[in-house]
Amino acid sequence: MHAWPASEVPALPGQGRDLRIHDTATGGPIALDPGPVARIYVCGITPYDATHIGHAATYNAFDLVQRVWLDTKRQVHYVQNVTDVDDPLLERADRDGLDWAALAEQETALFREDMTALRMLPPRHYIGAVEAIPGIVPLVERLRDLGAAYEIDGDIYFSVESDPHFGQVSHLDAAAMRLLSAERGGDPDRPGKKNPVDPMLWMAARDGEPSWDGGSLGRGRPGWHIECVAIALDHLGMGFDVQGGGSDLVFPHHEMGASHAQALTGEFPMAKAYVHAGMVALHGEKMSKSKGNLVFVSALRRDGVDPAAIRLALLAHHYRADWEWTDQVLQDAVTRLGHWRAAVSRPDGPPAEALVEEIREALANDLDAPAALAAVDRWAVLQEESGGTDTGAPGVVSRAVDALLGVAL
Ligand code: 5CA
Ligand code: ZN
Repeated sequence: MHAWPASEVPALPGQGRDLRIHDTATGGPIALDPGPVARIYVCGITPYDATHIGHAATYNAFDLVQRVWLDTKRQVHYVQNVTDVDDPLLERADRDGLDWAALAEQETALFREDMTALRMLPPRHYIGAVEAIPGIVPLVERLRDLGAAYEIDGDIYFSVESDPHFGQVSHLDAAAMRLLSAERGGDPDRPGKKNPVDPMLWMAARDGEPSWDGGSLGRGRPGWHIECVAIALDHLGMGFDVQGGGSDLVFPHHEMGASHAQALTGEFPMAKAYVHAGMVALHGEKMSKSKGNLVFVSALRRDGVDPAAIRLALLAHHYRADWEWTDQVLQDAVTRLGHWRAAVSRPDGPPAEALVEEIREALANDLDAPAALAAVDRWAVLQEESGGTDTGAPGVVSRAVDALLGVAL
């Protein structure tokens, strides 16, 4: 699958800082030490509806990770998937009388447009579940051959008991796991399962549903977690730096992914850091396609909202916080964008070097974007109130805001 065009990332004077980031698995901040090529996998959309502000907030967090790494002169090897076949997509296509593949294609195209408008840097490999099937099948076969999988009526399940590390991403107890499994695509009540939370690796073909040749597995389609494991291992290998997504992916998705990879390779963890963004709510409830309480990025753009203002609205919240989208949040971002644009529109201003360092330090400290915005605010106020004589300082600020925060002034 093709991704979307990259916006340019201006080079900045001085030295970038290494990222310290909160890791869900160890429960604390860790100092990442990627090699010259940093490796990140970010879980992509299930394309049955348009990109909403919650999605955008999560992708914004991982875009910042990339930007911090690029500022340290590293290359970034970024992989993202598209879950272009799964129950919710098929159900929505069915409900609306649409062809599931056409729906997926159309919503993925819109996602690309939204990401481009928001200046999110594209993945190097953008891979759909369907195109990953030839790589998924041998992994499921291997899990079965290793005794880590079992069959119920043609469906193949992963046995969580095969992984001694199971539970070490989410640290949840069995009751909480069972609850979340039921909420998030699992089938804990199906008779015959060894453990209620065991997830499906391969679903045997159902009448009226798409299916693919699964070799010795028979016709069917892949489970959700093995999809991301197959794509990540194929393009990044074990022990990559960050696996990212929203906090609703901690369990079961990232826990199961780590388990599949451990059973396949004998290594743990698949990612050095498991990084999760908070949930964005609307009217007091998590924004979600299934509930329909959504603010779409494309709808805001259609209403003439500047994508840079949307981006500033996202950046005003720490990525790990749960927060609520309101008209005021957007209005504050529009106002801030106006101030910043006015401040960089003059040829000279207050010195910019210290500001660049403050933005760097804020982001290196667990992606503290609100602190970075506050630093730019202070510079803009100085500029507004007393100006400055540093020729070119506004240009440096503008480049730093673009390179490190993805906001074009
Ligand atoms: N295709 C899978 C991942 S492999 C999936 O979860 N797709 S999704 O379309 O449901 O979500 C895409 C990303 O947006 C995920 O990282 C998810 O955690 C995140 N996300 C979904 N809703 C919200 C929300 N309300 N706030 C913040 N992030 C969200
Ligand atoms: Zn995923």
